[in-house]
Amino acid sequence: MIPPLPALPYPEDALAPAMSAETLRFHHGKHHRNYVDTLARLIAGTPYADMDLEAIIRHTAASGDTADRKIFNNAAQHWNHSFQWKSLSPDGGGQPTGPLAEAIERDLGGFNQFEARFREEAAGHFGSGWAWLVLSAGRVDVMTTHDAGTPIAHDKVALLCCDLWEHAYYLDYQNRRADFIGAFLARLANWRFAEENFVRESGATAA
Ligand code: MN3
Repeated sequence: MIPPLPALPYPEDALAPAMSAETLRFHHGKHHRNYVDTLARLIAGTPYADMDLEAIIRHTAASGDTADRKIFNNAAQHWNHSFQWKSLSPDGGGQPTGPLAEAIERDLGGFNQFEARFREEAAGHFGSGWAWLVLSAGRVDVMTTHDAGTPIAHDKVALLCCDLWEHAYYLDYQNRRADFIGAFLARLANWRFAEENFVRESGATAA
């Protein structure tokens, strides 16, 4: 059973002006909803109908079958967007603290280095996709994925994400993706959520 479209964890206008109510209304109410509805239609009557969302993603991630690719794309987009709403916060931006801050220092050379790399990889990513902070074999790392690509398909654990599809920022920033990335880092990134994910997945003790 796949989860339904989750409610946004904040009002539609809570992230403005960094992300407008209009962007959230279309992105959540139209784009994300369409992935959920399409996935439900594609898996009806198949063995995938009895699997949870992550299992569907893992089963279809490496498949070359056309029907499986469509299921993967919609399943991964459902998962990625559900994760994304929690990666944003009206009180976002700033820097992580505690064990996650220490891991970023240890594995990426500090928050400034993380931020520079995230900005560069996210702004430079060609076409549609996602930018991620992930946990990979016990270390934190920055990665981007193409289209519906998701860390789950690469055996990595997502800690925080930023949607790089034009539908995520075009109404507010048009072609200026770098400005959107800057606003994500400065005002939207939900470090409390990333810290919780890190502590749970790495076994580190919360500060
Ligand atoms: Mn999107």
